[in-house]
Amino acid sequence: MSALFPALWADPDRPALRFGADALTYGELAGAAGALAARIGGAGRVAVWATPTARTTVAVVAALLAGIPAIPVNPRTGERELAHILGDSAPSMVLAGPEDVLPAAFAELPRIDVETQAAHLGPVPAAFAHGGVPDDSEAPALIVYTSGTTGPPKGVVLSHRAIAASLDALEEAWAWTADDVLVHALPLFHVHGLILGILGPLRRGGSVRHLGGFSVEGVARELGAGGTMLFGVPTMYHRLADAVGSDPALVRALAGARLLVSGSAALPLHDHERLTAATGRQVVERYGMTETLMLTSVRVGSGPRPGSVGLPLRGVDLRLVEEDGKEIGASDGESVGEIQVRGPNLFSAYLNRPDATAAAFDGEWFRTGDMAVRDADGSLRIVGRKATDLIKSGGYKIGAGEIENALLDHPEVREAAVTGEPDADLGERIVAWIVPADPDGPPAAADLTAHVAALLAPHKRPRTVRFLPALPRNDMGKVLKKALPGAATPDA
Ligand code: MCA
Ligand code: AMP
Repeated sequence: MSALFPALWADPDRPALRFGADALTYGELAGAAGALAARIGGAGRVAVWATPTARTTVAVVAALLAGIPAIPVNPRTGERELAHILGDSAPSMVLAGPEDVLPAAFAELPRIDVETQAAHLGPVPAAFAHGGVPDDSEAPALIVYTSGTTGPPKGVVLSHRAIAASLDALEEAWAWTADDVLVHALPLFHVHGLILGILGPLRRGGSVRHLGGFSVEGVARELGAGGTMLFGVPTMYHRLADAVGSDPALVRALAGARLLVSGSAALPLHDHERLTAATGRQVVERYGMTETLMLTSVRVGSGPRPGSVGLPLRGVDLRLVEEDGKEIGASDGESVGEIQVRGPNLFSAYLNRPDATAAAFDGEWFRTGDMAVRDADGSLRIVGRKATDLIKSGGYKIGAGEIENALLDHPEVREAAVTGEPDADLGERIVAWIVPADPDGPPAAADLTAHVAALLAPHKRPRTVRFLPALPRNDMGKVLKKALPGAATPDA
């Protein structure tokens, strides 16, 4: 039985992370996180102001060492969503950088400033000498908020056991070692950027270089200077594919990487093809969910598999189920069923939502809502999802209902419907269909997008706003989203 980060105290001089000019060795990370863990020990839950900085890593590692559940908070969360997250998760303190300006919603909460340099790089605190909580522990490690089709986001409770199981299955699938240097630019308040992108390298004893924000130049620079792996969402790979034609340094950097991994949404064939044509490299796709962590992946060195998310990972039991509940036995590449899963990588529950937790399972099988076919070799291709009211934009999952509710709160909006439309860059683009309160004086599209960004989060803002005299409805008054007209009016 080892703990989540067996490498933390093994080799103090080994590089652990770099965020721009801010770099920490394992010794420095252990010192800073150990000192913070000792300070916060005994707290109930801690909110972490999850900026893309070394501080967020120190704060999260400290909470994990201390056995305190951490709630990573998107620093751009709007006021309504923030109030919901803080009310629902009830943290007893917030961990942030000394210069971070926190919204008023945190005013009543004790705040601890996270230092990346420990005041005393002394011996490992006795309580954490063996690395903290056992990695097969059911104790909650992280609570990550994720959108559903309706209502506010739900807190997904992830245990130490789930995180360890998923990261170790990826070790096998990707031949991931302590020699790997991961490059990424993902936000640190979701599974992809935080668990895979930060905790993953730390569990392996490798290192991570975070770009602060995504840029093609940053990827080329870091992969060209020793980075071995890149994690990204399809939007990032799309932007790299746009750039490879005119950027020889980027081509060299991508061609030299050991592994390019895409996930959080489907990477279109066209982008796979453009990247492979320019660099000779295949982008490996893996598939997962906040509730399940990672489920399947194309294996390293298994040859070109564009369009496939690969085989189930070690420990993941996966079945395809038809609408009538019948399991699909065939691996014929055409029988479509819902992906249902079980395994040690699954979440524990939705926080405070036993109803939603129960509804998400069929017995012990978790219903992903994703629809797929299985090819002859057992690998999966995702062909869609059950809920049309879930939008994946830039790799973020966004519920149409939460945006509609925010739009309906705008005084100049009478009715609102939200849909996702295909978008070459974002995968899907959020479109708001608005019936204005005053048909002769509709609100400015930019006002509506700013309103949604301020209440929820900037990535949930509509990218296109279309005005209509009325929404199409059926006899029961339900909005018929499929009957919305295709005519485009002002883009936001
Ligand atoms: C623009 N901005 C605004 C407004 N308009 N802000 C407020 N109000 C407005 N009206 C600002 C934004 O805040 C941002 O500022 C900038 O304009 C552009 O923002 P954004 O729209 O987010 O940029 P983008 O170009 O669309 O971003 C593309 C992206 C991003 C970088 C690829 O979508 C991204 O980071 N995606 C990652 C999603 C992810 O990690 N998903 C994992 C969850 P500024 O530039 O200052 O920020 S899925 C998961 O975890 C599962 C397990 C899985 O399978 O992985
Ligand atoms: P989230 O709830 O934000 O964790 O997003 C999980 C969802 O992202 C899954 O249910 C899938 O719909 C989608 N997803 C993740 N990885 C992939 C992938 N490689 N291909 C297609 N969809 C994906």
